[in-house]
Amino acid sequence: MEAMYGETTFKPEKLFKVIIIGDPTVGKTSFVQRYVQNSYKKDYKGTVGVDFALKILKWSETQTVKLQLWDIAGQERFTWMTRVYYKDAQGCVIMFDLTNKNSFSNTLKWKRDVDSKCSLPDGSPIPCMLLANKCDLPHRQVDHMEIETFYKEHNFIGWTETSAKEGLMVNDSMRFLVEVMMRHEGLLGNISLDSESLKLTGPVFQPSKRSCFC
Ligand code: G3D
Ligand code: MG
Repeated sequence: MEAMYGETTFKPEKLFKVIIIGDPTVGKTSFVQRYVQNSYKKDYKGTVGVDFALKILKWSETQTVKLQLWDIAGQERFTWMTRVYYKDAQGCVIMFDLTNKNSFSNTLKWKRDVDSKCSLPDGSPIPCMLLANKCDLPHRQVDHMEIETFYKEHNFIGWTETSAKEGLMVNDSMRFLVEVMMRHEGLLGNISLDSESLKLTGPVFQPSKRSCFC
């Protein structure tokens, strides 16, 4: 079902494919499970080494957003299936573990891999969020300023600390990514701005600032 609002076609239900990548054990699966709560689906495990999860967001009165989250599920090494995994992704989360410096260094490898295999229809890179997970743990190996410089330098749309364990900044970070994807699709301009759920996340979530105080 489609309706015309102004010049753009408005789709009341929008599906986005989002890929979650990063080194093993940084918390990708825990993050996805936390985000989708009890609706985690393991449709393809053991087949192509990918788990899918579906998150349905009521974005506004008139707009539903479905996120198909692709969890790399133990296939984090660069293998033949990565191109399939990346195919048609519209958004990306690259995660590292704040207590593991190496996982932070490797995010650059992941970013370059995504950028080499994925792009939006206009040729620009797909929006990519950098998540610094396990912020509930005390012994950090990665400095806040270092992440701040890094995310800007390498064209991430934003970054924040998260804790999949404690549920910190999980929804907010994904909402930020969805908003950027919606903008790329030209969808946000067509939705009534008085909708409660459309309020910008800006005042609550500033990706360039440290957002998890734990
Ligand atoms: P992966 O999917 O990236 O490989 P997992 O990572 O989600 O499997 O998580 C790897 C381990 O890190 C798990 O521990 C998980 O509980 C833990 N973990 C994930 N997120 C967090 C977090 O935010 N904080 C803390 N403290 N731990 C986290 P186990 O011991 O089960 O292997
Ligand atoms: Mg996993």
